[in-house]
Amino acid sequence: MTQEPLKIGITCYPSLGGSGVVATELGKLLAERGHQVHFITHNIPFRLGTSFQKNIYYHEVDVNDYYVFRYPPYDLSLASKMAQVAKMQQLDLLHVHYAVPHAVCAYLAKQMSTSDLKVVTTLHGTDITVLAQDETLKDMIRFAINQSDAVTAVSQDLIAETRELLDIDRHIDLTYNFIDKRVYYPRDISHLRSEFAYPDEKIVMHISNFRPVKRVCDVVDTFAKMAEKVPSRLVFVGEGPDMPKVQHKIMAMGLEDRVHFLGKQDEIAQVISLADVLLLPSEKESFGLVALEAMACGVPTIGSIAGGIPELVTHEETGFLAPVGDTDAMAAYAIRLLTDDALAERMREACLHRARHVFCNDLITHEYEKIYYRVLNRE
Ligand code: GMT
Repeated sequence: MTQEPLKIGITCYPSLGGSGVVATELGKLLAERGHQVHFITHNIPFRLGTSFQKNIYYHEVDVNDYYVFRYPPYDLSLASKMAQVAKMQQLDLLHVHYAVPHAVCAYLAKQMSTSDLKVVTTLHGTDITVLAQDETLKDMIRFAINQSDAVTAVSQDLIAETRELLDIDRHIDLTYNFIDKRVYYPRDISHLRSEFAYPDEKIVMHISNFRPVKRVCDVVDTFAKMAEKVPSRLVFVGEGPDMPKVQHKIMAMGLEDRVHFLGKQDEIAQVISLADVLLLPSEKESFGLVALEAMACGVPTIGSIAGGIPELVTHEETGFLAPVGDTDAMAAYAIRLLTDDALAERMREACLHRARHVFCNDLITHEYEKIYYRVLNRE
């Protein structure tokens, strides 16, 4: 790094979820590049780990549960912690992931700050696609976005949606999500494969938080249709609200002997390397980080034409795309891919190339650094 190192506060939702993963991995990479990174969150971000790491600090947000409060005021505690850490550590900027409440809290912290603290807000999707539809929150989200010194979004689609839903015309930087190529690469897990499938069977995988937006029942329908033609197994990773519905459907369709549920897993690169294809039939997906994680491990995705998925998955090159809900088309693509070894190998190579060249950690971290120096007028 040629420019001076920065002191950066990062706030994200620390529990499982793509935005938390991206924020944490970005913080770790920035720390490796010599910046001082201060996570300000209500729990240790799950990908951060607890061991001492150079240039990484963690500041816990304690929420005051004073008896007059009907709801503990997390947002105020966060804003106050941000201001304290900014002052104590002389932060140059706060990088917050999610407009609500994080960008609003950062705005408050900035107003309290005696230095020229900058705020960078990254939009991840749900903060716009769901929350911005709520008329009671809309003005506040627009305000927080307009007040940030820089705003980034993880796909062109999300930028367009933000502009349309919130009537915003300020500049929004496109910064795609990324993977650390030292972690996400095809792992040799041949010894584990036999736990899930016979040698002649293919493995179809779905990884998500099983929220309704993920349309997990479409995964089951697609699998049922393709499994008639291709000997295969379905492996589910993750848990969430639609899990009972999915389990019920699997039982009703008599597929239980062909389906494995692995629950929540930390070593996603290992798990994904088991798959021959990933299914991502979401109703909406601002980016679809899991499809990138699969791509980096050489696994193509069959996904829906929704949100930012088409910016990530190149149809017929690194996977296939079909309209939302079109499980016939998704099954037909799966059959085509899994019965043609030459096509599967071509797609695997294309996946590895695209992940390493377009969504590589060095490239995207540098994009964020450029934004930081720009808002600080230190270009
Ligand atoms: O997809 C989720 O349910 C989690 C959510 C989150 O907030 O972490 O993911 C959003 O941000 C990810 C990281 O940028 C994106 O990869 C996901 O596409 C996006 N989810 C949706 O837009 C539904």
